[in-house]
Amino acid sequence: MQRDNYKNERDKYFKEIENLNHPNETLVKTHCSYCAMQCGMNLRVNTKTNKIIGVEPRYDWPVTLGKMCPKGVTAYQQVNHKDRLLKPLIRDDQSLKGTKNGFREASWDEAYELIVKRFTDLQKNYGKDSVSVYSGVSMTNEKCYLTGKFARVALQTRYIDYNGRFCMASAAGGLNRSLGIDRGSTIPWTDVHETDCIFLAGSNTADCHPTMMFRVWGIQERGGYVIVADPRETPVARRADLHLDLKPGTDLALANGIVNLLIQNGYADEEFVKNHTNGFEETKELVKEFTPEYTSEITGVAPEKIIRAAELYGKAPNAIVMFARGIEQQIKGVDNVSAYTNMALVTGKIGRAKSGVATITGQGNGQGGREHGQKADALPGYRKIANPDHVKYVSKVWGIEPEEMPKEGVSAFEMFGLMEQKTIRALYLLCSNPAVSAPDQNYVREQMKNLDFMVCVDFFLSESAEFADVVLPTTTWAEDEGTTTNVEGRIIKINRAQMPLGESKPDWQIQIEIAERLGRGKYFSHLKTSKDVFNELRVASKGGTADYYGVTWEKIDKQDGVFWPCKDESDPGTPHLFLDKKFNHPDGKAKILALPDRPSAEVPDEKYPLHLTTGRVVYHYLSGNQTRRIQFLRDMCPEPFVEVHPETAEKYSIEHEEYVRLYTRRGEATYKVKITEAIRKDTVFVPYHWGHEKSINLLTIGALDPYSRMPEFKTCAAQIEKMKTRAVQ
Ligand SMILES: Nc1nc2c(c(=O)[nH]1)N[C@H]1C(S)=C(S)[C@@H](COP(=O)(O)OP(=O)(O)OC[C@H]3O[C@@H](n4cnc5c(=O)[nH]c(N)nc54)[C@H](O)[C@@H]3O)O[C@H]1N2
Ligand SMILES: Nc1nc2c(c(=O)[nH]1)N[C@H]1C(S)=C(S)[C@@H](COP(=O)(O)OP(=O)(O)OC[C@H]3O[C@@H](n4cnc5c(=O)[nH]c(N)nc54)[C@H](O)[C@@H]3O)O[C@H]1N2
Ligand code: SF4
Ligand SMILES: [Mo]
Repeated sequence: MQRDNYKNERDKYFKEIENLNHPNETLVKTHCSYCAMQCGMNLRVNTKTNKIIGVEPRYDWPVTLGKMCPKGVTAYQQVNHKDRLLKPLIRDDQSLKGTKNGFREASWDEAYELIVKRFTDLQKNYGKDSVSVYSGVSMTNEKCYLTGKFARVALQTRYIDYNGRFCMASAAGGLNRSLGIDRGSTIPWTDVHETDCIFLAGSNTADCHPTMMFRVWGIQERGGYVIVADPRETPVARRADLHLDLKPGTDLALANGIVNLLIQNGYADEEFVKNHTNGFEETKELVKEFTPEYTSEITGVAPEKIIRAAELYGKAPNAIVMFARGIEQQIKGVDNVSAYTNMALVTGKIGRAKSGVATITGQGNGQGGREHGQKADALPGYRKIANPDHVKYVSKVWGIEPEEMPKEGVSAFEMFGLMEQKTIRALYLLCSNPAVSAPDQNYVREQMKNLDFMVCVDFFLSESAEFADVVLPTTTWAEDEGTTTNVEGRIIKINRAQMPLGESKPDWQIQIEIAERLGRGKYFSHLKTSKDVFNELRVASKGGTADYYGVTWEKIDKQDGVFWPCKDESDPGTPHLFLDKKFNHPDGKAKILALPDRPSAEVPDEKYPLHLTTGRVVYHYLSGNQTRRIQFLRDMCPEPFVEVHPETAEKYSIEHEEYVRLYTRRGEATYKVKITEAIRKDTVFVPYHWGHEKSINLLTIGALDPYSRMPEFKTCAAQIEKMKTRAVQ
């Protein structure tokens, strides 16, 4: 396999590039704009036009070794796409709010003037907190960091939160609680194929992180085992050694059932448990009840499969537990993360190479973006607003008095609640498309429509921009430079391949220009480049849990990325966490947590007899605002569908490819049926990458995890109905 001789491959590759004789072309080393795999790619640039004209994979990138998925190979087509926003837009016609019409082009000056006037007026009348910021983590660390500072120092509002609340918040909560630190992976990905058993819970790995699949299959090639827990037989489940086909929302019982067997069958590592953990006895007591039979009753997974899972994981000399949104986007998300982490803590399979725990982070900068202060309760370096020492430190870096630091805000979905109450009256939205991606769309769209004033910053006019009063055109990832932190916790460099198209500007520059016009320029004007912002971030994170102080752009280039924590310039970074068996709780011990099971927010009943679960397809990305514009991806997957088991289809007299109506207590929508045995009989699945009347989030529930405030996208109760007349599509 290529991975074994990657150094040779890399040398050969560089020779090939040197021998290239394309007088009009140059290659710019960078990474994909989409998921947290952050695959290495070279953008091909025409040196006469200075425009990006194509892409090739980077064989020299150690994580992905020249692999890319269909989204990655077409990502460059966004940059010079005909739909790019090239000038600011101002809404002239309020009656057309909620549609893409009613805008006119404007100059930056006019747009800025309007924004500053409206924000200032609203803040004068209703207080600083009447203006809010809602952000996203497709942005670089530099932009994410500056967005947090922009909210607190320029707008002086407490209300900032971001789309990681829908994505990584439960993983962060669970890992922090169990291990005392939230770096998504305790090991580098280059370890993955060398382990003996991988347990993948709620991860559609082949569709969502396709370029890690060679490492998953690598485990099997070496004689190891792959176990998958998912209500659907996804591509990775199909080829796995064991598929635990649980009912949506029952992971807590499944994890407890497996941990019980690990303990009962002698797989616990007593030395490790004694020296490095707390909570074993309480957990042992609690999970006793979760016998294979009882666990099977709750989860619907056959008892033999549960027994086999514990045996395969327990026997493996090295093993990795990985999870993704399937277990996290539940009201039990934080508990699920800790419950699966218990598997590693009880058996001591953590804190060494080839063994550990990882959440498979979603967005490109899903890791870095959650560390540097875009979250309602967080400050850079994973510091907390609730901690006066943390506030003191960051205030000093920012040059404000600690008393001036706004207090904690509320989570992303709860911000819509404050819009309803008119506590929040204005919104600065960037890098997110909640008019597609938030749950309970009928409610969310109404709140966006009722705002007094809304700004949306994007490079394509999104469904959310339709509610805006001003739309600001920003750059794509290829027109700016900065860093992201990938799925492993490795900080990497994104390079500029083309100058900004039209009048578009990078987010950080827009924020600095608005800050200056708000009279807050003295806190921002020293930041002239994205590198200046990074250097300030280094200082702001210094001494925090996510310590980036020792990371420099030069070190990133030299070392193929730097894993945090990295405390000073001589520190190479930390690929493996806990090699010294010291966890990040004050006593150095990890927590094995006793977690009683509880029901999901909504369970099927007579009226709504099916579980509805939602997720992704390989061809589209998140709200689809980017990938739905790429012809190849649209051709491959033009519209959403509902997956239905053949027996369920028969029960409702539904045929393959016919349109059906799907209902929940919150809304309804029409989908084409895909009949497949790869789903449970009691469950239907719809991907969520489409907006307007096709959005499955018209149907999902806004119930939140009590700790992470993350919505339960992965289960609610639904009804399916044959349509009386053929749908006009
Ligand atoms: N192609 C593609 N790739 C992506 C993205 C994308 O939009 N498209 N998005 C990126 C982002 S931001 C993210 S967060 C990740 C998401 O990556 P994943 O979490 O892997 O993707 P999902 O499809 O949301 O859900 C994963 C699986 O959870 C299963 N599931 C549903 N309910 C349950 C349950 O109750 N328990 C368990 N155990 N499983 C359940 C679903 O059947 C699904 O197969 O992907 C990233 N990569
Ligand atoms: N039903 C259901 N809903 C879900 C999920 C699910 O599994 N099921 N998953 C949830 C998850 S995990 C996630 S991550 C969310 C994601 O949902 P969103 O936050 O809506 O994600 P995107 O579609 O990436 O939205 C990003 C928007 O910003 C733009 N953009 C990209 N890069 C930049 C940039 O650098 N600057 C600016 N200003 N704009 C940029 C894009 O064009 C796009 O319009 O969806 C959540 N919603
Ligand atoms: S796997 Fe993720 S990072 Fe890699 S090419 Fe596909 S979308 Fe891009
Ligand atoms: Mo995500």
